[in-house]
Amino acid sequence: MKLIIGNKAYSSWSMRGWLACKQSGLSFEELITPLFGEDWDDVRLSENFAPSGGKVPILWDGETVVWDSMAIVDWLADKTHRDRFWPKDETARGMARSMTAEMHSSFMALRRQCPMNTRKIYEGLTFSDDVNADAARIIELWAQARARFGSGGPFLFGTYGAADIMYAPIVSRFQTYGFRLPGFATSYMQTILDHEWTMQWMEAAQEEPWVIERLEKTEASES
Ligand SMILES: N[C@@H](CCC(=O)N[C@@H](CS)C(=O)NCC(=O)O)C(=O)O
Repeated sequence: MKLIIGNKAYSSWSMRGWLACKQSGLSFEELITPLFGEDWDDVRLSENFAPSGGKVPILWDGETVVWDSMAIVDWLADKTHRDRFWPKDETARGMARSMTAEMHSSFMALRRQCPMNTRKIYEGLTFSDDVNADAARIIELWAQARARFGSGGPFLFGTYGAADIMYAPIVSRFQTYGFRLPGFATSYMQTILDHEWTMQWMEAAQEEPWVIERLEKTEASES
């Protein structure tokens, strides 16, 4: 398998696709293409990229191409062991499915105003009401998952799975922008930040030479 991803410092959807490949346990080659470089228009129209409309991540599994992080999670879950990605228990699985779908479709204010930037740490920011509302909803989802289904381990549904994969870039954003969070959420964040795959991703991001100026800024304000 070949996984095409963008910059590790900035590309949150790539991070999800990459974590899903890791979780599958299958071997894969990663191809990093820096986003929005000078030749970006040529890159996005190239044969490898074209099926996704020029967005990463893109998974080539032999001749089969799968793009969009949620489709990649599902593809890999179908191909391997579904219970590596989704809880076995039906009630837990219903919640895991719903909160990963909500991550994929929602939280636009947080995503736009606080872009992922794994190399940066801000202090003392204040956020708009819509960003605070997104963060509050995420914390509510994490709290429910941990309280109802998290007794088997430190992850959202006990063991590491699709929900942790989809929310890992949110953990990175909460760290970057210095969100003040309840204790259980800080512990969960630390669990994700200490996970070996998160650490590998962040270390590689640190080594990247590329800088995308507009993603080095936030709409949050200094208090
Ligand atoms: N819904 C897609 C989103 C993919 C996406 O927007 N990826 C960004 C990088 S994080 C991208 O490729 N941007 C390039 C562009 O918009 O031209 C997914 O879940 O994979």
